[in-house]
Amino acid sequence: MKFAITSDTHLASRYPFSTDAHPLKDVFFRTSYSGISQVIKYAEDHRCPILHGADWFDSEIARSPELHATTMLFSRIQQRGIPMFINLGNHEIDYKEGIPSVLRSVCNPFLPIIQTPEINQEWDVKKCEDLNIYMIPYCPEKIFMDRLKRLCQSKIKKPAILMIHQNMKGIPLGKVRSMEGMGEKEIAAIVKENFKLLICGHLHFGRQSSQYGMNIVIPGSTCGIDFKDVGSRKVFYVAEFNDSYDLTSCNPVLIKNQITFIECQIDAAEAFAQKDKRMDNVFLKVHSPVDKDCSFIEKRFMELGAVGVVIDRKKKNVEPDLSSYDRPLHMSTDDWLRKHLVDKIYDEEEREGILEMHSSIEWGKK
Ligand SMILES: [Mn+2]
Repeated sequence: MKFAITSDTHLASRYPFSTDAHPLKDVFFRTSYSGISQVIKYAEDHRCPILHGADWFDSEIARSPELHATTMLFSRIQQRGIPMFINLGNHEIDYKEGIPSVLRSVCNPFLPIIQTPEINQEWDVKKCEDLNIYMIPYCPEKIFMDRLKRLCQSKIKKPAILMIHQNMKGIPLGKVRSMEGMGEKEIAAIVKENFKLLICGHLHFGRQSSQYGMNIVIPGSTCGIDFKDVGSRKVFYVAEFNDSYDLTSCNPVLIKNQITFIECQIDAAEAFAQKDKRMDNVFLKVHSPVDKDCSFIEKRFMELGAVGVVIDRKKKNVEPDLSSYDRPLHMSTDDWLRKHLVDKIYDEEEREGILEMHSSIEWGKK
């Protein structure tokens, strides 16, 4: 039996205005949508279920573009009979347990083909053929440690795999290592007697290991959202199990044509502008005070290979106001966007797919 394993889609609209996002202009939407589309396309072509390690959405406040895209993708896989199991991450429960998640509500009409864990239980278990899929929704690290121990001391239905969404200390994140959470070795020691595979979402760099006697897959995110992501490749994994549900192979599949969308404050952008690091396929959205001259940042990032730079002079989390939006000169018109940005980052098939989706949505008309 074969599974496509992915995580951290972070589907969201962010640019230029979250609330009236247009997929052709919205670089973040495009890149998050493109990542999950490639996973779903693979699962459809190979007729395999999808295991999603959580953070489907980028925020617990989902907006209409991501809701439309989600329901469209869900109905497609439902029609084709592709089961999907999605854990709940910190972006779906906003760190507070017991709060109904937008994702769970969106999944409800697609039961039983798309399943998420109950959030008022410590863990939940779903079935895919004979395999038991245990899921622990995201919880603060201290709670997680006790919860994991309790789960492993309980009677586990076998064969089983476990999906979690946590930090894991010591895991490489680009050039640095994760500093928080339980260590990989410690987790492996607790779970290895009970589970054939552990899937851990939340960490954005794809990785697989079996060094502590436990098969662990960290699918990573499908789109880059941080300076750490610059130059890194995004993947999903394909895992194959034999008839006894032992893992026989697990291979990464490259996600193509992704943009790293970085949203940051001006000081972070200035620090990176000083370095000589290439910024190919990076789109930068910088928050800056109204009176600050940002022309150096724009010029420098374009020199380093960025596909676009936009300066946002609003305060964060303030309702967007079209009149106050200050676009840099090189992005002054829709024509410019279409000619220099859209054509550069979308391939033809993708452009048609997204245009088709856009035309079926009727933004704001219904
Ligand atoms: Mn997360």
